[in-house]
Amino acid sequence: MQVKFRSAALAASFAVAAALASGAALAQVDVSNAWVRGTVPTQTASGAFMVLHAHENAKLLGVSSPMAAAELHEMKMEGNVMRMRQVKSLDLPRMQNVELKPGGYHVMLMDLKGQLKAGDTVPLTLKIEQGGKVFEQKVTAEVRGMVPAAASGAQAGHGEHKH
Ligand SMILES: [Cu+2]
Repeated sequence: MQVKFRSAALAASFAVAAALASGAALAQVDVSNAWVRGTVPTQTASGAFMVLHAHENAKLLGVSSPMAAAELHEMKMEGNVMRMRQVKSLDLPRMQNVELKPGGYHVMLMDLKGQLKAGDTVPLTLKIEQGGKVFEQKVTAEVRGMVPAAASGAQAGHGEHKH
């Protein structure tokens, strides 16, 4: 089938629509249970957590938010010390749940613009590579109340949690 466009502008808009449609088809990462730990007024850092499920192999390249500086972090035990480091990307193997959770991979939120109270929402933009293309996926994370640092472990790497 041959499609002729009456104008270059129409052809261009068709091309854009097609690109958007294929982009949408590529966005095959389900995000669930997105939440952010609430903060106290003087606190400038927190963590965002979620479950990612890619239908085709994908990679999380980064996260951004208008409310904070965001970095992808990994927390793990080295010897008996909980350490946190920045990671460049996170593999999302097809049809597997990859959990960002306290004590593991997480989105570090720094330089928070304000206090995060339970019930607030934090917009996050995930940068994901899939099928050789990079796209952005918007996520709204719900702020949940503070949990004791000892229970979450998420503060340990910052040296704020001492016994
Ligand atoms: Cu962190």
